[in-house]
Amino acid sequence: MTLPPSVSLSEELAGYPILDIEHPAVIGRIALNGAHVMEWIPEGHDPVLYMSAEALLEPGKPIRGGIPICWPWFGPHPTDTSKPAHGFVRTMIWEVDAARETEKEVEIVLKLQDSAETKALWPHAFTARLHVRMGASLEVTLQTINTGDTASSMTGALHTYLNVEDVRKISIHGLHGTQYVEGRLSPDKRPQHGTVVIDQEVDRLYISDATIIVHDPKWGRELVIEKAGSLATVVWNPWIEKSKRLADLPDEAYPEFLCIEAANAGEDVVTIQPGHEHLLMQRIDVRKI
Ligand code: TA6
Repeated sequence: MTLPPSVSLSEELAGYPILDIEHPAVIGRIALNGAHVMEWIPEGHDPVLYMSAEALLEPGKPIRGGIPICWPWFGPHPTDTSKPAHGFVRTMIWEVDAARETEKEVEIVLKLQDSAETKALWPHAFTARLHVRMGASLEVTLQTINTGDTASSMTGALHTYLNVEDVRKISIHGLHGTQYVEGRLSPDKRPQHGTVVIDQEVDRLYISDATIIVHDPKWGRELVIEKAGSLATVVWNPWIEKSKRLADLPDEAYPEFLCIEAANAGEDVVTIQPGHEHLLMQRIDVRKI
């Protein structure tokens, strides 16, 4: 695969290949481990994606930060707790399927296909591609194709970690009037009134296809997060106690990030017929305020 001038492949850090992107419009990094977008810095802005200083960059380990790809299940496996949380594709090595650039952006496509290893975890044939368009905005699309001869059902998410100046000072707009489940408290749906603020551990699944705006007055910016192919938005911050239980996250780091995830989860289960596909897309734009 010939890479465009702004893209190079390095391996020294983690024991798996990482794509380094240095383009006039953008700086970025994408690990082939999990097709994991690790970094996105649009020209003229500060880094938009959060990366834990204690992230484990080791083969077979998920990366704490950036955009983990959760698929073909979101959260714990529905029936077998011995299987990895958030599915298995985020800890497998994907291959570069395509790479090109224009004066405005870099486009990378990564691919993963079923194997004996995946079928031992999930008995379905598939081709997954992650389409990444990285420039002044970041658009990530998870394309999943059912290459088998029976229908397959799955859940998943683009589990995006966003940098914020102080999660206690931001406000999250776009979810007013929707319903959500705070899984750790109860399965009951609750109504969302007004903006969402983070003043405790928040692990919520909102029933929503809306665009979200994260207003960060301390940093002086808004993050505009659009999506498609998703009827569930997960909002997560581990807060104080859960942060202490996460070995790959500094205890004092919880104010520095917020997860806004384009998901197919909860009631939003995706069933794909043989030969058909599902597209799960999230697009992030940065606006100074
Ligand atoms: O998306 C929220 C969530 O499901 C939380 O419950 C928390 O477990 C988070 O994902 C991180 O999961 P991970 O397996 O990456 O530690």
